[in-house]
Amino acid sequence: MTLLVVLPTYNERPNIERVSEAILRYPWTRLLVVDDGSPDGTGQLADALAAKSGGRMEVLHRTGSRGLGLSYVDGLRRALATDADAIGQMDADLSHDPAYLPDLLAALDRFDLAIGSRYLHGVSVVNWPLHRIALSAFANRYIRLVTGLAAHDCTSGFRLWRREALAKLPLDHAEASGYAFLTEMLYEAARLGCRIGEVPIVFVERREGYSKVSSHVLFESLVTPWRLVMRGGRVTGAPR
Ligand SMILES: Nc1nc2c(ncn2[C@@H]2O[C@H](COP(=O)(O)OP(=O)(O)OP(=O)(O)O)[C@@H](O)[C@H]2O)c(=O)[nH]1
Ligand SMILES: [Mg+2]
Repeated sequence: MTLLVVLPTYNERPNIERVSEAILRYPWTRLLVVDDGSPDGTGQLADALAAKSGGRMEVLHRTGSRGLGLSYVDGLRRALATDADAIGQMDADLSHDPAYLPDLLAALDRFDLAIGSRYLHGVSVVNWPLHRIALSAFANRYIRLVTGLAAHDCTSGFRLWRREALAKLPLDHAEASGYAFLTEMLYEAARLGCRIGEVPIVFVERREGYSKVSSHVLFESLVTPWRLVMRGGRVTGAPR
């Protein structure tokens, strides 16, 4: 199986080299960086790394409105136009350790979507202050209650998809432009009857760079679950 990882970046210059090396260390991976015109020059550094990658790394330079969801729509569409068997999503700040990629890929034998989950066996988060853990736990409980989604970690951005499953998702109609896009994708996958599985990961808080979570994207995250169920109803289905 070949895996194409879609990696959205905004001001990740201190991390991009390490994370791309760690992803490309496996011979079956390829990498698509989706940079939102980072002022710190992440996109240019990524271009230089891509030039040395022997064609395994590509950079998509976005212009116009910035957003994690908007970047994923563009990047995942581009990924679906390739012949990769599996398509991955992850953060560039090394919170998602590429060393989990083999486990996640192996889970695609049984599932259409494998989530790298922080909450499968208690809480596996390193270096988060208590309020951050509480916020994330609340967000997950809230999303599950409102939407009926069953995954332990509905907001994880570390995910691998079988390409056929991802191709069925209505990416063109995604409404969330920020982090809530991840919830929207999971909801659509459950509605389509995708087999959703979780693989335990340890999430480590970023050491370099800074968080881009804003009050706007937090507000969008509160509203999105309600918007989804009003449009398409609650979903059901136990996680595996
Ligand atoms: N292309 C693009 N990438 C983004 C945008 N916002 C965030 N990202 C990337 O999305 C990933 C997750 O963003 P973070 O700021 O780390 O969000 P987080 O992991 O929820 O927050 P922290 O735990 O504080 O790091 C990182 O790779 C960011 O560079 C954006 O507007 N556009
Ligand atoms: Mg992060």
